[in-house]
Amino acid sequence: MIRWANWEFHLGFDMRAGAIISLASIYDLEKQKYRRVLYRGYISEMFVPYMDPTEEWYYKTFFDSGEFGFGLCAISLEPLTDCPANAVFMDGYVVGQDGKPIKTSNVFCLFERYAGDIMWRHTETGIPGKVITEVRPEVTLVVRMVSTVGNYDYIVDWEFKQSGSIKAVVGLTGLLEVKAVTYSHTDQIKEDVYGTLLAENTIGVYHDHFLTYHLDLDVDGNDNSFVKTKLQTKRVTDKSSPRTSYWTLVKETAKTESDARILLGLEAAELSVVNSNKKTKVGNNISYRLIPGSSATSLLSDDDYPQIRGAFSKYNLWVTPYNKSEKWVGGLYADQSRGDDTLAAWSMRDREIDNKDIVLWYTLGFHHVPCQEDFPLMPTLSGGFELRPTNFFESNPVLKTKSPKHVHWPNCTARP
Ligand SMILES: *[C@@H]1O[C@H](CO)[C@@H](O)[C@H](O)[C@H]1NC(C)=O
Ligand SMILES: *[C@@H]1O[C@H](CO)[C@@H](O)[C@H](O)[C@H]1NC(C)=O
Ligand SMILES: *[C@@H]1O[C@H](CO)[C@@H](O)[C@H](O)[C@H]1NC(C)=O
Ligand SMILES: [Cu+2]
Repeated sequence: MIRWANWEFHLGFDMRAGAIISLASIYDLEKQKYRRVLYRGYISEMFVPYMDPTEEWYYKTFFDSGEFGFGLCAISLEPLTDCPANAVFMDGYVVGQDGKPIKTSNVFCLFERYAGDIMWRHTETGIPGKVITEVRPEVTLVVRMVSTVGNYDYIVDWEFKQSGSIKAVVGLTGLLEVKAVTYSHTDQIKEDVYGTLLAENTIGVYHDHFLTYHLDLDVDGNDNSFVKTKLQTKRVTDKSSPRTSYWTLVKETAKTESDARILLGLEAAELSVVNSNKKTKVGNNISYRLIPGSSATSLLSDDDYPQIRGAFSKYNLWVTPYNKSEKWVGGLYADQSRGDDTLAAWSMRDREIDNKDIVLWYTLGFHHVPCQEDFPLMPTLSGGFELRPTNFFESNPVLKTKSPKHVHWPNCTARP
């Protein structure tokens, strides 16, 4: 159980999922109690299909969590390099093949992040003869795990902000999966080689990384609804205003699973998990918003065998009613899966999801076209998303944060 600033949550280690955050609640100063936000959150699957259909490569369509284990592949973090000097570390245990526990030391690190960011600020110049400035620096808590699945290294961060936001970020680094070819220059290439020539005789094959998160939010209670709020342009045609247009909201509450298969596009919309059983004093529904970051959906055709098994990558977001048997979007037995136990199959039941205990499945995705800078070892590429309180608090929950004393933190020193 981790308690830090206004947050408390449980951190667990699982051989398949890696980090599992559960029972995350935030202390509400006004209500003088902890309020539940996230019942459980973890990476349910990571699907990495390569785009080379030839005999030697077509089967490279990996399910890193279900086939290898994101937790099994977690490495021991190195103090001062994987995590900053102020980090604390935790060990993790998995079950060995003989039933005995196997320890991975320093599998997690937790640290306060002082990144030089601003939590909030304002300079008030509207008062004659006075300039008032108030600034609060951002201090957050980061939980980190790194999983090295074969050639790639995945840096998995969960970041908790005092303002109530939870940010999930994944950084991709490590080695590209490369293929040997006879070419030494792009001029020689006349056929489709399914990748980028990175160096002489070396192709970095095109591929995707789809990390599907299980997000069982319990916003101030179990029963929640998923609401898509569209921002829609309205025309003013009756000359009642000098303006001819504005935008307003059109709210759609998802009744069943089919209403909540979301493809993110150009449409402006807010995606929220709403508790309509509880309201703020002025009457707004209490909610949390999902702010998507890097997102991508699979470009493979539905009848392609890896896509049948990885069908959860067809949408950016799905919502299902909570079912304790539905944990792994690629199926409980992912390595033998024929696609009949995937999120896509569960969602076809089209169950009711309005005012129920619901689970969001968000895919953090990257289409990876390798480039020369990714070779021989790729500089970290990060992506993420944010869960942000929206009419959850009565007002800015960090307004009363005290201005910190200007302490001079000890400098980090690197010893040879
Ligand atoms: C609160 O949620 C209910 C049920 O989804 C909806 O009918 C109502 O319009 C919402 N209220 C506000 C203020 O958005
Ligand atoms: C829960 O999930 C399992 C596995 O998908 C399924 O067999 C079962 O019917 C589900 N239960 C309900 C109530 O949907
Ligand atoms: C940290 O570095 C600054 C700038 O080099 C120096 O002025 C200060 O004395 C150092 N502090 C400590 C605790 O070493
Ligand atoms: Cu990649």
